[in-house]
Amino acid sequence: MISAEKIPNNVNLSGNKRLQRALEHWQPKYIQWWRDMGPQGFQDYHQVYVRTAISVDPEGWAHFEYVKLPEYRWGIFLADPVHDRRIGFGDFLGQPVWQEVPGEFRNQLRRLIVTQGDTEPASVEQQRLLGQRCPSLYDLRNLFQVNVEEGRHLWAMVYLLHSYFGRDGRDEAEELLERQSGNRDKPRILEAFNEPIDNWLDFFMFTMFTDRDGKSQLMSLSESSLDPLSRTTRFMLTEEAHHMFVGETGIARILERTCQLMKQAGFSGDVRKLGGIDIPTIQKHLNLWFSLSLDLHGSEVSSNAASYFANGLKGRAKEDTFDEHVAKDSYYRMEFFEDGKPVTKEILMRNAMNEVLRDWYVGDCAAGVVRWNRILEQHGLSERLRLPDRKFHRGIGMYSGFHFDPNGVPLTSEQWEQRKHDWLPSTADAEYLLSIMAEPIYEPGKFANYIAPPRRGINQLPIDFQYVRTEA
Ligand code: BYC
Repeated sequence: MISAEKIPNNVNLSGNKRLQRALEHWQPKYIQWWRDMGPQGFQDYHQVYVRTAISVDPEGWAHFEYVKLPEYRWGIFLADPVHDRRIGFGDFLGQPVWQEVPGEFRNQLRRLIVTQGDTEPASVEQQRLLGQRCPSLYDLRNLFQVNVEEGRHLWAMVYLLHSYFGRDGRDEAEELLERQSGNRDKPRILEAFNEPIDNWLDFFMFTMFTDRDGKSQLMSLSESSLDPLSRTTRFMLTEEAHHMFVGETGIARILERTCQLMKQAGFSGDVRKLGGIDIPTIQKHLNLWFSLSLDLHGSEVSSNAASYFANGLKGRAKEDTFDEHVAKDSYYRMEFFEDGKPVTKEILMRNAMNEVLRDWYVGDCAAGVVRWNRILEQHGLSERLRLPDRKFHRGIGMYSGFHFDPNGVPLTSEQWEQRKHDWLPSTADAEYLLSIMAEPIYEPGKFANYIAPPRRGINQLPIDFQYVRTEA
């Protein structure tokens, strides 16, 4: 039975019988999916110290407790309404926002919500084996925090589908549990969500770069004229911040440890001999997840994106910081690749909206890399991490089908085949990472050799707190 106690919410669930019935039908399937496709080996006998959102105020979403994962209280929350909110961009600029879905935009909105919703369970599926290779209880708990919140984000999208899209919405909600990351016949919609994440370097890069695409896409959806979508995504952004913290500090701690091991190895030595992760391997995983996440922003020139903007469905990140919100007669200068050469052209701004969002995203990623490089600098190392050129390793958009090195220099297919593992992880790299992660660390306060401890624990608790415990 669905109750506010079981599903914390601020959408008046108890007063909405139709929604209750729809969720009662969906919830058991969700729990079954979580058991089958969620964290493996941590379903029945472990309690995890996690944060559960129980309301939208700062205290309410920072409520910590030990829970068994399948009993986590996945809630439904919308950020507080903004009084007299008006459409902030596109052809309907200045009109009141919508509380219901306009018939003419139903398909487009459903498609956006389904695409967003599909990524959430996908990431849980991708990460389901990581608990068995964790570097510490602190990290294990962070992994599960991320997982349960991605589960909650799925609930958020399913709430919108059930509430505003009738029968088709219900069907889409079922399909969100049927597609599977990496499944040949029923894959997840977006490519990055079909890639395996079976080591912790990939996990931290994913939460740094792919969750940051979550941030940019959620920021643009939070501008939407469909007010419930805007309010839902605004609240999701508060949780997304923690996921990026996990990724950024995870890599920072690996770098810290790598620097220590390099000192021990006498700088010229191989840190792999000491069980650490060398900087070239870290760079390769950065290259992989940054390029996969660039693809998540869609094609550079997109009539879909133009139409989303014109109709007020999806704006730019921080739309209110732009001078002009109609973008009908403005142009964007974009580099094209024609006959093997770069050519700059002007295209209509609305058609370039994916690229505008990608610009914001690249800037946000670059700032994170600067922070990582400070660690290398502080340890007196000359090596630096860097973002590869946008053209590198692209599977979507105008650069897909061509090859470029990380500096953006075009390569032939033969050159690419010869050199790709200088820039992207090889099977040997994957085997090495799995070898140093083979033994999980479940002892409180202990950390795997390849990663430094964090500066502080969760919720002001000590680092050696038992963040995950087996049931007595
Ligand atoms: N892979 O005009 P185009 C997150 C398809 S992450 C495969 O370029 P559009 C999270 C596209 O569907 C954020 N296919 O694209 C992070 C279209 O197909 P059709 C998720 C792709 O529509 C970590 C065709 O290519 N949120 O939250 O402008 C953990 C040409 O389309 C890809 C959203 O994505 C791809 N990468 O833009 C957990 C927001 N890219 O029509 C969660 C909602 C494009 O030819 N989605 N295609 O069949 C959107 O806003 C847009 O759908 C996209 C694509 C930006 C993704």
